[in-house]
Amino acid sequence: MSRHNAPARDEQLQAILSRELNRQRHKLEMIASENFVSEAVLAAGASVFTNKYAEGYPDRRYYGGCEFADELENLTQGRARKLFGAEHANVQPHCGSSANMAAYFAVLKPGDAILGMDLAHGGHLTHGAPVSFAGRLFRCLSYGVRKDTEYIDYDQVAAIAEREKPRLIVAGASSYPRVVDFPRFRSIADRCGATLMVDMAHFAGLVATGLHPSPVPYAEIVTSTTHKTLRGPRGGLILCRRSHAKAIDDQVFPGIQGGPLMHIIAAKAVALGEALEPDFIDYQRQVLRNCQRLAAALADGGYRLVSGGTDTHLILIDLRPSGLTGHAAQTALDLAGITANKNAVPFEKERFSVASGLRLGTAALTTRGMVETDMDEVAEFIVEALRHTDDEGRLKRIRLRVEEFTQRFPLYPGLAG
Ligand code: DSN
Repeated sequence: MSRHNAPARDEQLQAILSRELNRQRHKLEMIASENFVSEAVLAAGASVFTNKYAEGYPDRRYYGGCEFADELENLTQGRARKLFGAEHANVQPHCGSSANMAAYFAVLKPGDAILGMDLAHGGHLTHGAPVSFAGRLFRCLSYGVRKDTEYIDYDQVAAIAEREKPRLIVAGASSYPRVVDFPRFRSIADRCGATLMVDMAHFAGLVATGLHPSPVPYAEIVTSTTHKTLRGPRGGLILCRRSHAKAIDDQVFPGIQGGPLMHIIAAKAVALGEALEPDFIDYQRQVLRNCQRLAAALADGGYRLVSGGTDTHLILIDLRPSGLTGHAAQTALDLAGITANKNAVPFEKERFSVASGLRLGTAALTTRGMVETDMDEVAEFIVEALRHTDDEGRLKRIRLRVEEFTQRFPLYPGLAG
């Protein structure tokens, strides 16, 4: 039989996979944009659809043999439309950035103005940072949060929109812990004649379960990733009104992508199916309860939270009062077995590579089965590590306690480590 049916074990790869699985199992995963997919999602992502080229869309492909790829893509689109109540779904974007790129290309010409959230205030690179394609191709303007409340400064959004008349306003963020006011963005966009796009990548799982207001009724275009709170494979998704469907589809393919990753679309189908199940609401409720509890415990531990708390799955700690940088905090937590990321806080002066904030999320820990009382223990580990960032011995002892703690929440018990 061909070696393709009996692959030799690749020892080098197995060793790397095993180390990564053990890292995920024995550390506390608190990067707000990460999660753990189900074994069914993992299996679909590793399916034979990885072999199939399917450029085009169902019934309009540039390759033969696409009859089951068509069935799969129709199924996935249908689940996305149903979950979010959208008129049209494109499930082909390889990631959030390519979803945003396709959305911009669908409604803008090079040089047009975009008004998006400042990276340092919580926005994403693609919302207009000079280093991203957005900043290079379009005239990017930014809004931020108010200095006093650290909530989005909607008056500033309105004033810039009125003055600059952007063609596109982008709402949504990567490190903003509060609910976004979509009706307000809609009315600002209407007053200046802009299209409204919402990037809901971070809170898509909360939107799917009604725990964050949905942007779908308000925005012409909604983009997302599928791997954050939505708990699917790494990938992107675009929802839009019927009026924008052709422009969006044309920009995803052939505008910026070639063949869709059909195995990842299969994994998206499974994840969207899971998100349509009633217990996904229980999961998202627990994500929010855990985040509230963690926020309260960190505040009790003396840490200042940007905006004073959270409405979502994420928390942003302002480390300036404690004299730590985000980089130092991230490094210490890593040694203590806690994975998180440094992040800019609004109005800060540090470089992004150092940063003054630490972003934490509860989506992945909740998937492991943790509840509020577990968050109290997690907060203790974090507070102790942040108080002893220069004491390597102490950080390593915390790590041993973290490892023991994680044994109570088995991850992928069916996978050999
Ligand atoms: N890089 C992602 C995050 O960590 O928030 C945004 O896409």
